[in-house]
Amino acid sequence: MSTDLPTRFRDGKVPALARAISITEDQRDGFEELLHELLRAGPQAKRVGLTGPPGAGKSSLLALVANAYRALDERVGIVAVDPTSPYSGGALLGDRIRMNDLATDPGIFIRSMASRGSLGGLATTTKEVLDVMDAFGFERILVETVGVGQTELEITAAADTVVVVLVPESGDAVQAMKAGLMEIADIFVVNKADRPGAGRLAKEIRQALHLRAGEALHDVPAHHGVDLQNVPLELRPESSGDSERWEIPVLETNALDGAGIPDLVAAIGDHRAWLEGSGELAARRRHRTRGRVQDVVQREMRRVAWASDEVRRSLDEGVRGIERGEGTPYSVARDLLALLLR
Ligand SMILES: Nc1nc2c(ncn2[C@@H]2O[C@H](COP(=O)(O)OP(=O)(O)O)[C@@H](O)[C@H]2O)c(=O)[nH]1
Ligand SMILES: [Mg+2]
Repeated sequence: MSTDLPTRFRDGKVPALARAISITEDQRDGFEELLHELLRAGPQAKRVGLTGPPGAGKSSLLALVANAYRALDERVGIVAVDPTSPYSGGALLGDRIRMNDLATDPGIFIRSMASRGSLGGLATTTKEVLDVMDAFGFERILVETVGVGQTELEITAAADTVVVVLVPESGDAVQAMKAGLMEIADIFVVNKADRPGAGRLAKEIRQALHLRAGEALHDVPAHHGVDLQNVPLELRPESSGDSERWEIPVLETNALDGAGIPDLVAAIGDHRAWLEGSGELAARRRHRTRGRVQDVVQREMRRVAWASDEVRRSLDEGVRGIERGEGTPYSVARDLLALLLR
């Protein structure tokens, strides 16, 4: 790694950004020291995540929203996360075509990457790449994730404002509720408003949100024993009170003709103001930082565990022991842990 990379990065050289991202993605030697060096200033960018099912129009909306921010002279960093391979599937090809218009603008930087989260979540490296882009000084960071289970829900670990994009074809509000989308959405967008059923879906979502808000009020004191990971941020104990609760808007858009985009941009701005005014931004960032430390510790523990010759030898012996009927994976694991934590 060239020693002046942090300097060139801080001077705003785009090749240095691209290099820092590659080093991070590939976890090359010294990447953690580099991140430590680059991320000292902490998060500054306004991060907006768009998530939803494939084909909902996330990329189309993202391009329009990016253009709106460019018109306001904000520099925009874009990350598109595909859960499979960046080279397969029509969705990402679509991204490329639409994003080509953006790619010629020097105020925009686009990176598309595969999600490598082994447990199906948003990969730690993806979150780190977002941090690197943040540190580079983009005022706005837009991240698109395809909604497939955990990846969709984990966008809260990377963005300040989560926009959930649905379309009439993606089912009804009950399904969205079951999928946990009500918990993560700061803003709902029903895209493809030109298609039949868009208005009805928007109405259903509003009703479901209304019901949930009513129930949530009754539930507030009953936090004991609840896994806070699954509790919406605004209901977590350290969050602000009822008076400052964010009212989730449900907007209709048409990414083909741009209808509803100014409303979407305005809603994102309103949410930002609420985040900052209510103290929720600090709470979300703290939650994110905590998760990041845990990610890094887990990654390092995994690395350290299997890097030791003694542990690997012990594993081999343990496996032979299991074959002889002298143990189970659990007894061997327990011995290995004892060895590691000695
Ligand atoms: N009719 C209609 N089609 C749309 C709209 N927005 C996007 N599309 C189309 O839907 C397809 C998927 O869009 P894309 O942005 O790639 O969706 P993504 O997979 O969510 O990123 C493309 O063919 C778009 O042109 C819309 O508002 N109305
Ligand atoms: Mg897309």
